Amino acid sequence: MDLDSIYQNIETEDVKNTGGPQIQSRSQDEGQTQKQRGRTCFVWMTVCLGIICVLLLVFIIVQHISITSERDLLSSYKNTAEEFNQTINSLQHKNTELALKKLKLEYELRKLYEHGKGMFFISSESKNWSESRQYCMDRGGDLVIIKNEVKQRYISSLVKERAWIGLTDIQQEGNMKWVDNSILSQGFWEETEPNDSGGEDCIEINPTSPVLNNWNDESCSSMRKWVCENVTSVPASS
Ligand SMILES: [Ca+2]
Ligand SMILES: [Ca+2]
Repeated sequence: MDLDSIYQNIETEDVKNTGGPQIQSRSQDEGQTQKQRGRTCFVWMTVCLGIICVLLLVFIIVQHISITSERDLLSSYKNTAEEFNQTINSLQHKNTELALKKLKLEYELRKLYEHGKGMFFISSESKNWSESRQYCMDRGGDLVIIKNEVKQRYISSLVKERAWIGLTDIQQEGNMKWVDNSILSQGFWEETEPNDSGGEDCIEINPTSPVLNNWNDESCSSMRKWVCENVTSVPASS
């Protein structure tokens, strides 16, 4: 073997000895870089998924709040509509009742006007309450008893001056009783009456006051005209 061949072999060996590790190191670096990229990619995917999950959660919560609010609002509207309908029905019912009451009142008032003549007597002279009552009793009747609106309207239409009716609290102050001893259940008092001012125990109708508010308690000794009911004989002089 000559010298050139020996040198060539030495160089080839050197190349073989020095090239192997370099290639191995490069492929290890590439592997690590790929692993690093994989980890980075995984981290980003995880972050993205996390963000998507958070956004989804927020979306679901917002939707839930929105749906709950709308449901509450609808429920509120429904309740309001039901209350409104109930009010309308109630008003219609009351309106019907009032219309029927008015018809009944008109009918009974017309009946009284047609058949009431002769049932009641309005005096032309004046007496105190006891004398007035005695006058009616002497003729089979008594002072008038008024227990409903129809009769109140009718008697008020007959009375032109202040007149006694058959109501008094002379037996017990504040305990109003009719001459048939029944207790007063519905009164047609003037405003602020009865006031028992100075000891007033007998009741009169004041025709100058509104028809459903014209009663006043007055001193029983006052001289007034009077209204009898159910008298059987009416003298021409009174
Ligand atoms: Ca009194
Ligand atoms: Ca009075």
